[in-house]
Amino acid sequence: MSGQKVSDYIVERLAGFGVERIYAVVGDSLNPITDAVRRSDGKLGWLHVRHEEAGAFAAGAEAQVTGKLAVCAGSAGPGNLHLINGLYDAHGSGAPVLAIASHINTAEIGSEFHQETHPEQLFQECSHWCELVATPEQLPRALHIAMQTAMAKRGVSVLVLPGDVAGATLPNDGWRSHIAVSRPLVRPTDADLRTLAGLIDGATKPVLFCGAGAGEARELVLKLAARIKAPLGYSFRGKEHFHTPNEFDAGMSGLLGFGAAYQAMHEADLLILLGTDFPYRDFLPDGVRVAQLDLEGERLGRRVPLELGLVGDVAETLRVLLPLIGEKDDSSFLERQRKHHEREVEKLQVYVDHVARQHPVHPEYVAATLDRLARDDAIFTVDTGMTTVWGARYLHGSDGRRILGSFKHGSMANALPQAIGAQCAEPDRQVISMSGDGGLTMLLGDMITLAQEDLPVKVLIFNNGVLGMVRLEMQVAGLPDFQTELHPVDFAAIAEAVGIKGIRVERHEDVEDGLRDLLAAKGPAVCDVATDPEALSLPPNVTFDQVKGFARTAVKKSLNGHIDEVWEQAKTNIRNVPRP
Ligand SMILES: Cc1ncc(C[n+]2csc(CCOP(=O)(O)OP(=O)(O)O)c2C)c(N)n1
Repeated sequence: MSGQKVSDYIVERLAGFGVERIYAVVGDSLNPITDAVRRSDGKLGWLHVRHEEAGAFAAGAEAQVTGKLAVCAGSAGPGNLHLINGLYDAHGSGAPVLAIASHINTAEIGSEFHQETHPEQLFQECSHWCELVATPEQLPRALHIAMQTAMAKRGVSVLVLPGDVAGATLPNDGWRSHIAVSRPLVRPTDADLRTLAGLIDGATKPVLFCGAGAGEARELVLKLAARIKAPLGYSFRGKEHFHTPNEFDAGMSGLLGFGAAYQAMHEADLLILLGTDFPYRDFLPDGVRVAQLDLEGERLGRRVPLELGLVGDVAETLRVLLPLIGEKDDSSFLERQRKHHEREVEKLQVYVDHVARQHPVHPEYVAATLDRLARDDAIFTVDTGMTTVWGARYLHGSDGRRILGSFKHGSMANALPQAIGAQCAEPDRQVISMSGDGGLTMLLGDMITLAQEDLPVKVLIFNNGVLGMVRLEMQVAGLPDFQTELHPVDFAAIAEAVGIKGIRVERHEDVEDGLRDLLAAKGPAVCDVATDPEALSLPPNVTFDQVKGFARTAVKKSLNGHIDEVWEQAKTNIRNVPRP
């Protein structure tokens, strides 16, 4: 239909593809799009965030929850520049997101015009496709390619759209092509599968280690574990699928890990990596034979040398592989790892039990209580920082639960905006943001978005008054902590001031009631828990160097007259020291 406005065409195409909203802040060159959304009579919505970064995080979360394309936008220059951190996160998470980076008028490009940046250069690294649309004629096909690429490659596309192009009229009928959303069924060749089956049949101590890419194959992975009597460990992105009650659970590996996964992987004679790009080489074993299966071939062998690398979808591959593998009858290795895992999980309870007399509140107890009270289909978003640790250790997955975080990009401030996107996608589900006080305050303005957009997100704040994770890093490195303190804030009072129910908890005995109130609230609510700034989480496998680091810090602090701090930390964490 030539004669249609470019902006109307974009709205029509997005809505027609099932996009429900654009997360954005209005502004100048973006106005034609904004106005087309207004005129669309609700076919496409506008989710008004306070900061474009929040919009990009929200779009990334929506896409992760639905598997469908989600859209965010920013106005020229600073407006779209604000998207960048959230787009890196979405791209790293494999979330299909289209970002509309509105741009100055074409006639001004290259003249150092007001608000001029070069988004087509800026967003290259965090996208699969990023192009400037220079004419209205180019737009329909460019939009199609952007959407198709985001869906096919599972990541970000950036459409750089000058305001004059957005406001122009289409000289052609557009480009109404089908967009393919399903992924092909990919599996290794029969010969490769026979090689893998041979490796597995020859192993006496096989171990499975799974990432997000194995999530959809959960039932088949459990079948494989049962057939070959293999303990099953997972990465943080795999946890939501595999940290569910099952007899093969060996826990999570990595700095935030727990349970027997690390030990099992190091004692294995065959490690099978399924759909994981787990990056921490220090936690992967040396000298163990490794087979890796991943849909993305470039991931094979880049973290650990492989005996065999295979390209394939995990479910599709296991379906064909399982009949080729013999059943093992010796489960002694699995049993040993299971016992070890049980002991390790019991140790974690030490942080949760017998807390009644402890002050300030233990964050571990807060996380464990939330895990117990939250629904079986809740969506949790966890902030980067110590909150990630509490989420990793104390949240359980279930068939219906989701756990989102900035697991690859590792950005602070992710939890609240991701909760916004998750709640928009799933208005009837319980969505809980587990926020750090540092993380939350980075995008605090978007707490108001919950009230403005009437999103019933529940925000649980681990308010420890410090940038805790970095403080811990400094201590591990043997440095006295510096610039990690945060000015005390009563977030419950702030919530109330912006029209959100606010609950403040300062004592252990009030944690459960506080969380019950939070979860029972009809609309958005905030529960601000004053947690122990000294709580530290020792990695599951503490190295000698790390212990030396702590000791050095303690000595330096004592020499500087801070013996009281050393004493406080020792007192709080004595419970963390593994007992013989
Ligand atoms: C945007 C960004 N800035 C800085 C960092 C480095 N960093 C990682 S965790 C962290 C501290 C987080 O503090 P807070 O949100 O209060 O949570 P806590 O660790 O105290 O639980 C910092 C500064 C980061 N990952 N992302």
